Amino acid sequence: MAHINEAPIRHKGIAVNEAAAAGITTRDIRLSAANLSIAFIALVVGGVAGLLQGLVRSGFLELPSWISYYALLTAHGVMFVLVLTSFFSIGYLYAGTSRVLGGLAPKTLAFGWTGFALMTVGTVMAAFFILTGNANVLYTFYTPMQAHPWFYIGLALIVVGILLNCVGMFITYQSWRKRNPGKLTPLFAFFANAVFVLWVFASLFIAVFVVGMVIPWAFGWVETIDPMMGRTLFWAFGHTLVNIWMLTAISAWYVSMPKLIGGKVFSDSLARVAVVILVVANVPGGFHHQILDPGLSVNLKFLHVIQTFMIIFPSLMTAFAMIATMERAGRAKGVTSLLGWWKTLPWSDARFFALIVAMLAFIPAGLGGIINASNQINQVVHNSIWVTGHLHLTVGTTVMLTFFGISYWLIPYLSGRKMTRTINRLAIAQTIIWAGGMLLMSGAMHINGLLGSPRRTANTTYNGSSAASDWAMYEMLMAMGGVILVIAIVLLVYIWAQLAFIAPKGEGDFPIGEDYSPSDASPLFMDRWSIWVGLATISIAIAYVIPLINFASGDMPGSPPFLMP
Ligand code: HEM
Ligand SMILES: [Cu+2]
Repeated sequence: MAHINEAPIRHKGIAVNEAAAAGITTRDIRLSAANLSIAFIALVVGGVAGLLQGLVRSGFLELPSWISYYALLTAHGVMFVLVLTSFFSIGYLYAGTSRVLGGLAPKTLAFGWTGFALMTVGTVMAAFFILTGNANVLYTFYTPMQAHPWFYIGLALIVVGILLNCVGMFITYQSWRKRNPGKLTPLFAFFANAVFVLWVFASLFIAVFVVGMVIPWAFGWVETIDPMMGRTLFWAFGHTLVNIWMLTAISAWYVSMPKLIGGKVFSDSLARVAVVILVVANVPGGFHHQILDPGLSVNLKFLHVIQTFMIIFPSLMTAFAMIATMERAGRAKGVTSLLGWWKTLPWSDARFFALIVAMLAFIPAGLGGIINASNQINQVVHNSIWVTGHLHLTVGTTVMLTFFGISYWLIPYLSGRKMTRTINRLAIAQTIIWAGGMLLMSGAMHINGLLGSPRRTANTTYNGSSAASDWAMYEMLMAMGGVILVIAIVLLVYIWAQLAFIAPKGEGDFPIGEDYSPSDASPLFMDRWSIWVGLATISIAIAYVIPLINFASGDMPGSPPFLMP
C-alpha cells in the first residue's frame, strides 16, 4: 500500500522496511485496524442496549426478569462513551500520526499492542459482569452503588491499557522531534499528542478512584467509602474524557476538512492555541457536573463556573476557523458574493457531509452546555432527561458523526480500497438518518427534561400522576428516534464491511490539509509540552487541592455499599 509521498523516516534500531517505503506500514495498519474493530463491536452492543432502553422507557417493551433496565443502561453508557470512543480515538490518532510522522516507532507498536490487549481483556471482563447483572452501577459507577469487584478490575485494565497507548504516542512524537530539530511537529501530530496528554491527566484521577478507593471497598477490605470524594475524582476524569472526544473530533475538522474542500488550514497557530487552551483549562471543568452536590462551597462552585466558561473560547475560535476555512476555499474558487462560498462546498462527498452536519449539531449542543454550566438554570435541568438529550447531541451526534466521517476515509486508507459512488451515497443517507434520529430522540429528551422527567429511570407512571402522563408522548418520540438510529447503525455496519473487505482496491489517502504558510508559523516553543503540562498542573491544583483536602480531612461520613436491582 503506497499512501505517503514523503520518504519514510528511519527509526533507530530497525532497517527501513522496503515494502513500506512509500506509505503506512502493514504493522501500523494492523494496530489501527485492531482498535477500530473493537470500536465497531462496541457500537453494535451499545446500540442494541440503547434501543431496548428507549422501548422500555416508553412502555413498549417489558424486559425479561433476568436482565434489568440498569444493566442495559450501564452496558449502553460503558460501550459507547468508554469503550467505543477510546478504541476509535486510538485507531484513528495512531493511523494519522503514522501518516504525518512517517511511521510509528517500533517501541510504540509494542506499547500499542500491549495496551490494546489489556483494554480488550478489560472490556470483555466489564461487559461480562454488566450483562450478568453484577454491575448495575451505570457508566459513572458512582459510589456507594457497588458492583462486583472484578468489574472494577476490568475498568482498571482499560485505564492501564490507555496509559500504555499514551506512552506509545509520546515515544513516536519525541523521536520525530529529535530527528527534526528546529522543525515544528505537523498539526495532526500536535493534536494527537494533546489528546494523549489529556488521557494521562484523566487516567490519574480515575486510577486513584478505582484502584485506590473502589476496589479495596468492593472486596470488603474497607467497610465504607466517601461518595463525595468519588464523584469529584470521577468527574475530573469524566469531563476530561469529554474534551478528549472533542479534541479528537476537531482534529479532523482542523486538519482534514480543509483538504476535503480543496482549501488550506486557515491558521496553524490558531489551531495550536485552541488545543493548548483545551489542555490547560479543561480538567477543572469537572465540577460543573457537581453544581448540586453538597459539601462544596458556593465560592468554589463560582470559581468552577468561571473555569468552565474558559472552554467557550476554544469553541468559538474553532467556529470562527471552520467558517473562515470554508469561505477562503470558496473565494479561491472565484466566489465573490457574501455567502456564495457555501454552495461551493463538496456537499455530495460523504466525508465532508458527515463533518459539516457534526459541526452544525455542535451549535445547539454547545448552547445546551452553557445552560447546564450556569448555576441557576442548572437547578431546572439537573438530573432530568434534558441532560441525556444534551449528551446525545454532543457525543452522540457531533462526535459520533465526526467519527463516522473519519471512518469513510480511514477504513479505505487502511484496507487499501476505495469508496465507490454507491457507498458514498449510502454514507450520505446514513448521516441524514443518524442526524434525523438523534434530533428526534434528543429533542424529545430535552423537552421531557423541562417537563420534569428524570434521567436514568425505567418506565414508571408514578402511581398515575398527571405530571408523568405528560411525558408519554415524548417518550414515544424518543423510542421512534431510537428505532431510526438503529437503522442507521445497520447501514453503517454494511458500509464499514464494504469499505474494509469488499470495495474495489484503490488508493485512498488520509486527507491532511497543508500544514502552514511560512508567514503563519507558530513559534517552536509550542512543541515544548513541559510548558503546557506544567500550566495544566497548576490549573488543576488551583481547582482541586482545597476540595480534596476538605474531603480527606476525615469528617466526611463514609457509606456502606448499596446494590442496585
Ligand atoms: C442507537 C442509538 C441510541 C439510542 C437508541 C440511545 C438511547 C438512550 C436512552 C433511551 C438512554 C437512557 C435514558 C435514561 O434512562 O436516562 C440513553 C442514555 C445514554 N446514552 Fe444513548 N442512545 C443511543 C446512542 C448513543 C450514543 C452514540 C452515545 C454516545 C456515544 C450515547 C450515550 C449515552 C449515555 C452516556 C447515556 C447516559 C447513561 C447514563 O445515564 O448512565 N448514546 N441513550
Ligand atoms: Cu463536563
